[in-house]
Amino acid sequence: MSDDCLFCKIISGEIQGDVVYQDDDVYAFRDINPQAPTHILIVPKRHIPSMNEAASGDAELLGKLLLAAARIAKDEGVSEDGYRLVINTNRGAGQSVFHIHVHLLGGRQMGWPPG
Ligand code: DGP
Repeated sequence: MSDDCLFCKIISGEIQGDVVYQDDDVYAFRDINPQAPTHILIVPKRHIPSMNEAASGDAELLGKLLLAAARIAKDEGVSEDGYRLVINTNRGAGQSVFHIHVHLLGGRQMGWPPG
């Protein structure tokens, strides 16, 4: 836990989040500013600021994030039509909260390339 991290505060319950899934390692909640009908953030409970700080020892944890995302996509009913998983890394890619999070976006047609 990092004291000044927004997502750590959501995971701890200090700030309310609309949680959709959690287990020992993973926490998932709805994005406050949804960019698609389904927009969920899947985060590790352990604080890692960005993919730039992820290490080989985090491989299993990162895999769990992706598997949780796929499971949530199925539960949300978007897996058949399709969904997008995005990990913004650092400011140039649009990262604004420095706690690794996978965006799960679904429920509408996606464009490519992304903006
Ligand atoms: P990124 O820009 O990739 O770092 O994504 C951060 C996301 O976090 C952004 O889509 C909006 C979301 N967000 C920011 N503050 C809050 C909050 O207080 N609660 C929730 N649920 N989501 C938040």
